[in-house]
Amino acid sequence: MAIYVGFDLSTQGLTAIAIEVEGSRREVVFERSLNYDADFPAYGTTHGVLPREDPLVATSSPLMWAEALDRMMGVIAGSGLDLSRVRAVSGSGQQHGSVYLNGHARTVLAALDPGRPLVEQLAGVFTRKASPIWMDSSTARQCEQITRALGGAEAVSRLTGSIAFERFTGPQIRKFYEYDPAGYTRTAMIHLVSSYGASLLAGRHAPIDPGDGAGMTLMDLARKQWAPAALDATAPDLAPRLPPLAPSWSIVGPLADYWCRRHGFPSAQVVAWSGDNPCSLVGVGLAGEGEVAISLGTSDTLFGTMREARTDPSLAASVFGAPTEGYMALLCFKNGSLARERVRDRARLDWAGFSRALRETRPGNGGALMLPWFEAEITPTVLTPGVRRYGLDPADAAGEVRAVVEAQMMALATHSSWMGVRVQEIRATGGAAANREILQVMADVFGARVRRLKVGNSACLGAALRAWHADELARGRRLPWGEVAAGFVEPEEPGVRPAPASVPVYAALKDVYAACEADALGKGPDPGLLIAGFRARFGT
Ligand code: XUL
Repeated sequence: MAIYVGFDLSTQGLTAIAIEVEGSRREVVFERSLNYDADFPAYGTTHGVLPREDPLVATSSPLMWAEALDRMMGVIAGSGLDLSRVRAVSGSGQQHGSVYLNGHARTVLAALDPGRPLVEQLAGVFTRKASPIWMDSSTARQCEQITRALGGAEAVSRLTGSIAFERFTGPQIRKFYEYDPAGYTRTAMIHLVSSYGASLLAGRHAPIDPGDGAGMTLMDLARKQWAPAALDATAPDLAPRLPPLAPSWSIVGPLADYWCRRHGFPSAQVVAWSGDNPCSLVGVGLAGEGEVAISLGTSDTLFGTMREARTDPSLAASVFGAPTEGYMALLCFKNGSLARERVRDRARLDWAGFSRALRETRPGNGGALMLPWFEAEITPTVLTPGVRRYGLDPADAAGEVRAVVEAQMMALATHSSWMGVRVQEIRATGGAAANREILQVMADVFGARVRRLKVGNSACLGAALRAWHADELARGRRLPWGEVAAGFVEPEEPGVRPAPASVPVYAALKDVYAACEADALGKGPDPGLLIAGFRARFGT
């Protein structure tokens, strides 16, 4: 019986999951998390972030990540798991974060001494002690410079899959080069959190996969190769400082001798690591085009796969390489739970009352709409927060409830339509997925079945599943992704099906919603006529 291990070096801690597979038997046999703040207090992090004066800056410690990995390997070894059956390991990393290593790193990694802790040996390999992470937004100026050099935001998005966001790695590298040119000169290799984790395990510089590479503003999305123009726009002589790009299922090499002799692991294969969102795609069991996952959490997010390298004309989405092949889109809406809670609280309802309000109001809400921008919104870009209402009476508590949920679902649907994918099934996760009435609106707006999914550490599980998939592939057996996830990921049956009468209502309302959004953003005419047309057809 083979065992595969996945790691997730995330913002706040390190998780490991081991899975056992034999024939149709699938089981998670180990799951543990270490928390950086609580378990590694010497680094002084808060929620995994090093102390900071500038709120725009967010960094963490690459040495702490290494120490966490070393400790976790010890925990796995001490758990009673039969280590001799571990065949392959892989991992997931918080996206965009970067690690800067000098020229000694290569020899240090290749000759790790099992008699001494990893951290002691790595102390001298960093040219930058603090790694910028995805929560950093201090690079607005570098984003502008890179964008200008590449011919504007549309050009950057078409080339790399996303506009140059502050947290993306290229702008962070440029900032390092500008502020510490000597440190940049001493840097021989820049890793992502993911490829750094793989490098520590394999004892050699590991490649970056297109899932995580696309989050750098440096990768040509269509070719899945470094884009020379983007490298030039970022910092001089960057190409030799980047690991190669390689498919997500690449075998980096066997576990370094350090792990075998220090913790008793066999010489299992290290599979390339990827970003946490790409790994989650596998961990929620998305098998192919037409399936999307929607997480209704603090923010609402949608991700799904695409065969082709398409990009979002509105520039709000990010497109990454999918670790399953092809591409994946990621959309993030800031006004998720927060907006639902604001409306619920204003209406003085509990969640049962919120559900009742949805049951008691009609799909389409009689053409009364809300743009629920309680906070500045990411999708679409709204910098000045403020709720906008069209024909909606703020005193109508039930109408407000329906309006906020319909708005969120229509925003998810209209802002993902550029993917050109006919959505056939949605896997719903996150706190608000517990509410069946919300899922009914989701099913009706998308015209697709919605199945609820209980997922804990989907990125980490995805990493373990990728280790299994890659190991089988290396042995000449191509496991279909649906088969890889089956048994580990069990979406609820039968799920929520779209109500046939509601689908045409929302098909029409989506156009009205898009017009209201354009009007609110000052990009379109008054939607009054469209609203009147909708009411004439479906009633008020
Ligand atoms: C994605 C992003 C975050 C990080 C941390 O673009 O910034 O989701 O991957 O989880």
